[in-house]
Amino acid sequence: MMRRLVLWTAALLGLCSAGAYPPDVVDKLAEASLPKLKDYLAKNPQGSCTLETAVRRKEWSDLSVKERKEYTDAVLCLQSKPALTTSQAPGAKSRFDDYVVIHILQTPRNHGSDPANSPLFDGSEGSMGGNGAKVAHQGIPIPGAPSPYNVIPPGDGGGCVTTGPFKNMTINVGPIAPTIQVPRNPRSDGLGYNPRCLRRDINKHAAAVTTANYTYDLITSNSDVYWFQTVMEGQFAQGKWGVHAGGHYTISGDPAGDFFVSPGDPAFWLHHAMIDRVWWIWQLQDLDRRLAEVSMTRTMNNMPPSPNGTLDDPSGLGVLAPDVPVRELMSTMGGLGGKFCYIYE
Ligand SMILES: *[C@@H]1O[C@H](CO)[C@@H](O)[C@H](O)[C@H]1NC(C)=O
Ligand SMILES: *[C@@H]1O[C@H](CO)[C@@H](O)[C@H](O)[C@H]1NC(C)=O
Ligand SMILES: *[C@@H]1O[C@H](CO)[C@@H](O)[C@H](O)[C@H]1NC(C)=O
Ligand SMILES: [Cu+2]
Repeated sequence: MMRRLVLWTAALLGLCSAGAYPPDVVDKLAEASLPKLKDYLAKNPQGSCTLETAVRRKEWSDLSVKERKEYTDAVLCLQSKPALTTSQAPGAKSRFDDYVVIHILQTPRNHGSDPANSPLFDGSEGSMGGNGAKVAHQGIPIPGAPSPYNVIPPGDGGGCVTTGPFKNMTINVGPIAPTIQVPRNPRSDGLGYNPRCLRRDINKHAAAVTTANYTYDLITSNSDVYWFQTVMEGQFAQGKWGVHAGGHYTISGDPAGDFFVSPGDPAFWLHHAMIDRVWWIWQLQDLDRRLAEVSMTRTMNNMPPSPNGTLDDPSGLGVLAPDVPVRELMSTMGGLGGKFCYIYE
């Protein structure tokens, strides 16, 4: 839900363009599900938010290089504005860091092919930056998983990102749970100032469990939100990393391999826009029920024990956004008093 409120920054541009990748099974399912959204909106009109007026969020490779640069320029702009969270997090230096800090504070509460050559990570000016420089490092341990799923083998990077729009980027806060060797934060809560380069380790082993067939299976085989969420987030004890964790570890490095600080890598936001899209396609299958369905308790893995989450719970995004109840964030079409009006194409 947090993802839906803050990810509107990812929703930039309209205008169709020819797809760089042929439609996969998930794309086809999304397209085939749109009539359901149309029927739902006919019965439940959302004011000025219609399928015609909705913003269309697009796959990175379907954007022109100019459009992609507009996106990364917007991220660089956030990184040039002063932070609002400095009283809590002296390490926060920019508005971009505010998102990282709120994610760190919220963490206990919430929660294919060779990707290094993709238009997302090929290091060109129209990418989100390239892989990190190659450094020797360990894989990522997955505690509790049976062998061979108890470790994600390392990729070919691990060092500083030296290409693309974020090659000069400074990571300011964290680490908290690093999966790669980086300087420690001066504060135990990770919110102190710890300037360092953006590191990545684009990982094909993690990406292999996020391919379209896994996503299709996730959407179509889990009709209950508890199972949808559980399978998406990964069933580590069964050796299943899940498309959510798989996407995080596809980026890896620092901070994206860090459970708490991962939004500090601009690529995090694209992964979470995809998570939002998968949730949206899942909701489309039964809008009457799924627009109002939440599960799990208010604490991660119910530690410490807490009541079940409800639609009335506050979203609690601090300086980032008004503290609206979760129910405002459930629909992309008319949520947040009509401020949410987008679909994915
Ligand atoms: C990185 O920093 C150098 C030196 O400040 C500057 O010349 C260069 O244009 C910057 N590159 C990017 C992609 O911002
Ligand atoms: C997805 O496809 C891969 C490659 O064919 C296969 O190994 C994997 O088991 C499939 N996963 C699911 C969930 O169907
Ligand atoms: C909390 O949710 C679980 C799982 O959906 C359900 O079995 C349980 O009854 C709920 N507890 C309360 C107090 O509503
Ligand atoms: Cu995540």
